[in-house]
Amino acid sequence: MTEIYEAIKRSAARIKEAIAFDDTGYSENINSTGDTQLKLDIKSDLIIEEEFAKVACIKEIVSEEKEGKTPLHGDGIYSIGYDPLDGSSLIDVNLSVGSIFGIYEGGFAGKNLKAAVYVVYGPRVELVIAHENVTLYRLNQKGEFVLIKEIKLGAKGKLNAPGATQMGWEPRHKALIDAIFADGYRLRYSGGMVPDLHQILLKGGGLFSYPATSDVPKGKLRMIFEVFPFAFVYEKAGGAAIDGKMRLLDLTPSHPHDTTPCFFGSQTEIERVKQCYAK
Ligand code: FDP
Repeated sequence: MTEIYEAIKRSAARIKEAIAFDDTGYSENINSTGDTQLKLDIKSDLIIEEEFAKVACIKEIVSEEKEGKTPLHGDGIYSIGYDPLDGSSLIDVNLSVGSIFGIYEGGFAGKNLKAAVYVVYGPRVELVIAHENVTLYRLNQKGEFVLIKEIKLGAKGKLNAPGATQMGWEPRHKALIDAIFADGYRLRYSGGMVPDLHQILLKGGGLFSYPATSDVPKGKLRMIFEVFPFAFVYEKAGGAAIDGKMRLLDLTPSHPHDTTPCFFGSQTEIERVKQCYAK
């Protein structure tokens, strides 16, 4: 596993340079989800693939930017699902973006996740590893990721990050979000999953939601590359992650790009979601 973390650190340092200095415009390619790829999406994906190709324990990878799996090493143990540059629609306005990695053993299902890692490219570059516990690292001037601290969520937080277009929310979801705001929670939503979830984790807790809506009945966020890794991080930090009713890590996608409604938060907020969605 250490070799995988080291490959992710090398990738993060290279992607940070690309974000800082490369062209932020669109390419002429469309990815499997139908999004026009930024030149930076393509470059970040290539960087990660190049670094993972050097790691013998990786059997196969699947990227948010590609349709299917890419086999790497026949004797490898781990399958990695990753989103090379999540929140890339925020690149042109210079907001924080991220990379997300799920490290699976035995196939791409929530129950097979062994570790999760994400990187936040903000004013500083931070990296979070979730394995037995959840630890925060920060890139220093020498290009090394230095351990900062262990991350733990409180039982109840103060932040609310409600995703998806409100026009398409179900009435029970609107009632939930209204009730949370009425209890004094503060809005913290940038539109980038990585910085939004990172903020809730570091500020002690709250709720991030990307529900089912009339236009995306199965949600927008993808299980393998986005949802499972963050569900793992939140659970290991002492929080919880559900699809409204079920634990996210009990789900199994039938296609690499399958999506699900998702809720991540501290125990108190997730209990509240369960009560609301049981109706
Ligand atoms: P993006 O499309 O900019 O890459 O899954 C990607 C994501 O961003 C998440 O980072 C973010 O939380 C979500 O989509 C935002 O979705 P909306 O466009 O519906 O707000």
